[in-house]
Amino acid sequence: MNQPRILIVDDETSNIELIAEIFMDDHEVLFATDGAKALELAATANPDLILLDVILPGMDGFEICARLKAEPHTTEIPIIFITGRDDIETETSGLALGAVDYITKPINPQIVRMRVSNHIELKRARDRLTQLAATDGLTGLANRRRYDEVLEREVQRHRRSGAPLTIIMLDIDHFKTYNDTYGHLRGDDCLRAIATRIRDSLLRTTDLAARYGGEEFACILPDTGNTEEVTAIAERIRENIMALAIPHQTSPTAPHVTISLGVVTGYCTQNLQPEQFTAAADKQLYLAKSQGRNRHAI
Ligand code: GH3
Ligand code: MG
Ligand code: MG
Ligand code: MG
Repeated sequence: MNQPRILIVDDETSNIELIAEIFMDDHEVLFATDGAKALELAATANPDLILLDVILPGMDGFEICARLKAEPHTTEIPIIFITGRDDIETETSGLALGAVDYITKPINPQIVRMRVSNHIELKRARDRLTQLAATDGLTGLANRRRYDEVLEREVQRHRRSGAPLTIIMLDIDHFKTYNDTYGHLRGDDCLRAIATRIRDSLLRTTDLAARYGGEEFACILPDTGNTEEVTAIAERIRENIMALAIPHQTSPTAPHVTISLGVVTGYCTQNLQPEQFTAAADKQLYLAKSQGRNRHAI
């Protein structure tokens, strides 16, 4: 496991040194002496935890905390206030803003160390759960829940910006007879191999490959709209699956496992709801099946 990364925000370098001393041996320590630098580091360095002073010139600790909580990128980072102000009102305000803890100066190094370590452990447990809740157990791809979330976000972005959006639905051909011929365990191996190959066929980090259900997969490709470009992507995925050359003796389509793909794409689909995008891709998938399988329809 990587060393935890901690961001210390304090306008007095002597305070930073004092706190850094506690963590230096087994943590990566970053520091900022003002709000602007703190926000920048929080966004770019993605620290596991932030130790935040309250009284700072310019933007104070409360405002920094509020801004970090308002930003989706930084909202999950645990914040602990470390401050000389020990009145109940100030402490309550800090916690109400979403800080996980509040420590008053003068600090006790062991206490600070323990509290920080507890909160980092909690954060990591939360991250693991979030990851699990979004992942399909068999294939490791994004699951249906995650697909729906990303689609909702991308459709909204597509509507605002008019940037093209592509959805591809993919379904294994004659998979029922594959299971009947080779058994369910080999069927599961086949699903895993195909899932990995679909994911590896997508080249951009913003592309998403998900297991939509059973032996169906779905891809979300933001900012891809030109029909030739999208056709090339769909064909690349189809050919990559063929290249796996997984034997399928009883398939009427080919002697190995193939997939069919339904594609929906465009610049001018602004009025479609997310589920209508999926339904439109599904309709194209049905068309590809009826036209003979091992092909795409767009
Ligand atoms: P088509 O070419 O029209 O898509 O035919 P098909 O046989 O692939 O479609 P059908 O919908 O009839 O069958 C899908 C099969 O996928 C049936 C089901 O048992 C299998 N399947 C769904 N999920 C899993 C899974 O997690 N593991 C395994 N081994 N099989 C699965
Ligand atoms: Mg200060
Ligand atoms: Mg199928
Ligand atoms: Mg199916």
